[in-house]
Amino acid sequence: MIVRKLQEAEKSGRKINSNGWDSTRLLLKNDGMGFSFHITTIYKGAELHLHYQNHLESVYCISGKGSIEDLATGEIHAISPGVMYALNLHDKHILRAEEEMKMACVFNPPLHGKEVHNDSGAYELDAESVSD
Ligand code: 9YT
Repeated sequence: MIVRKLQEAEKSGRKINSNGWDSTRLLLKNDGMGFSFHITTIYKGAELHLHYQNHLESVYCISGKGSIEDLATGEIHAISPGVMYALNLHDKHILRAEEEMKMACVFNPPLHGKEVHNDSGAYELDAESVSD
């Protein structure tokens, strides 16, 4: 069994800080679960242009307020606590935070640990690993 505490993971190499967001990666590829699981904070005012071409991602909003724009259809979906979205089609999208948002995120295949977005808004498949 694997048991980890967010507050402890935040003080370790599991917390990645990037442009407009940070992500504490509680489960990673080397845990052998077949997915990774992260708690992500999107900072107020952030506008992220994302396209996870190498991964499927599911996101659940714990707190805060924002929107996701589906660039294939032009649809804009409001995000608030309790909303989940899944990028089942590797959907190209824009994520906007009107207020700081806390999100629980699952990636398949699992991240190694150190991933940040490349120029096209994707994560590469061969990033550096972290454990603790
Ligand atoms: C919702 C989203 O994709 N935010 C960017 C960070 C990502 N969730 C991650 O690496 O945890």
